[in-house]
Amino acid sequence: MNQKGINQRELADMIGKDETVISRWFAGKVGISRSSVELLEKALGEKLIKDKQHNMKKALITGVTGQDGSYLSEFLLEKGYEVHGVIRRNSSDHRERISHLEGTPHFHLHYGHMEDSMSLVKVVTMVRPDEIYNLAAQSHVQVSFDSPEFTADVDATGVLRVLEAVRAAGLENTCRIYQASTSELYGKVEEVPQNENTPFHPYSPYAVAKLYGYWIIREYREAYNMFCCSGILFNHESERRGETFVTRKITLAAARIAQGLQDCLYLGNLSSLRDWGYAKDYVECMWLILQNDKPEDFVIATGVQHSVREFAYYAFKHVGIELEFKGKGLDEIGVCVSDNRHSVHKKDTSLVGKALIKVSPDFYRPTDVVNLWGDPTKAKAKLGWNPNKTSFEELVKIMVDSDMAKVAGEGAAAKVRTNLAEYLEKGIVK
Ligand code: NAP
Ligand code: G4F
Repeated sequence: MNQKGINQRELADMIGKDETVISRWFAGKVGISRSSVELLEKALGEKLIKDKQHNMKKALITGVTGQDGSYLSEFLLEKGYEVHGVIRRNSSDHRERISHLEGTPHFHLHYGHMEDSMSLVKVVTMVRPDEIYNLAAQSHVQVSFDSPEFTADVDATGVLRVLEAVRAAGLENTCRIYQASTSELYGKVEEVPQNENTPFHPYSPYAVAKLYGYWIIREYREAYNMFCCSGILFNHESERRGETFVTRKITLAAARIAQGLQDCLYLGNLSSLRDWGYAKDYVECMWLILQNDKPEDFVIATGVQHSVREFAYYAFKHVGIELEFKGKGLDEIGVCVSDNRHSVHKKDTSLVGKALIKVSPDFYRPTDVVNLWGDPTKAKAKLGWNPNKTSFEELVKIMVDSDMAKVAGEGAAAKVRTNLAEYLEKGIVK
């Protein structure tokens, strides 16, 4: 019974949960949604809830401004966590993906850099998180060939710095750590599909750096008994995906071409195969991995594989452009064979017969990973995660619809950005 004379059974009924959820929440062991917190706030009065905040679980997210960081923040806030994000200073604003969260209660940002141990020690010591999600990375595989040393510093040594920051803060027995590992570890694949026991064969400076991250997490788990785990995540995409990853590059170009703002899209290896999932579904898994009874590594994938060519085919189809691919290698082109665009985009000119996709050697990599296909059986069985919540077709649709609206909404600005389209066409932005 509390000051207002309301018992836990009544509180549980108010939010439609079991009484044990209420007692576990008061003990700081589980989160409840923000809407539930608000209901309890009304019933109990502000003072009690303020006291309760001391028991809220605290999560620290590095890479909070990235695709995954933004979805994970939303997910954890909804679960009732206090969320702290690490951002780095930039001369321009990189906070587009989290701008809607800034200023909301329980969401806090701190400056820190993966190359700067002192900044990480300071943030971890101050926040004293229950869970850390280490998502910060130089995450572009092709860029890792241009900046291998920086990639190693951030993606490999950066993981070590986070682990040491936790030890320096004396949190090694209480703080659980999630490491954003990757299917790129399988690289030049030795087995299809890939699971937790498939041998690694990293095939880029990015993957080699991430392999260090994977092993140092295992080492600290075994050496110091720390609860640290890797999620070996296969490619996951969304309307918030960076514009130079292949899926987003395709959906943006499909939208621009459909709306008459770009003539042609240049891509690299069209035959490369990926297991593409929806980022919003994948962040749930990161959390589930840290709620598991013991620290373990998990493959997170859909179990369904498609080529870059297929992704492009479906993206263009969704804006009303039917493509047929002709030729091979650098000479392959995607030609429009049927133009069923919405009349507002059609104007006078039909695209039929035009080569809308061409191949440029600029987007070939010195070594390319071409056959990623994940087996999510363990995550399904042990975490109860559903890998097929969003299908491939739905994912393409979500991304294309979002880019169609974005390009249309940009209006006059989109016309100015024709320059950017040309820039992309010439293969300058990798
Ligand atoms: P992303 O959109 O590229 O975001 C990367 C984040 O890391 C950004 O917030 C970025 O900050 C931050 N960051 C980069 N370098 C940093 C540094 N030196 N110090 C501090 N912060 C730094 O990546 P994502 O797609 O969300 O992926 C999240 C993580 O999962 C990454 O580690 C990635 O390697 C891994 N992963 C991704 C996928 C996938 O398909 N998306 C699959 C497997 C693994 P700025 O905004 O300031 O640049
Ligand atoms: O979209 P991508 O650049 O993603 P990639 O290399 O698979 O890396 C992403 O997924 C990894 C998980 O497996 C993450 F660890 C990593 O951080 C990142 O999120 O390229 C996908 C495939 C590649 O085979 C590439 O060669 O698409 C091929 N591709 C063909 N044309 C292209 C292009 N990739 C890009 N970026 N741009 C092209 O024009």
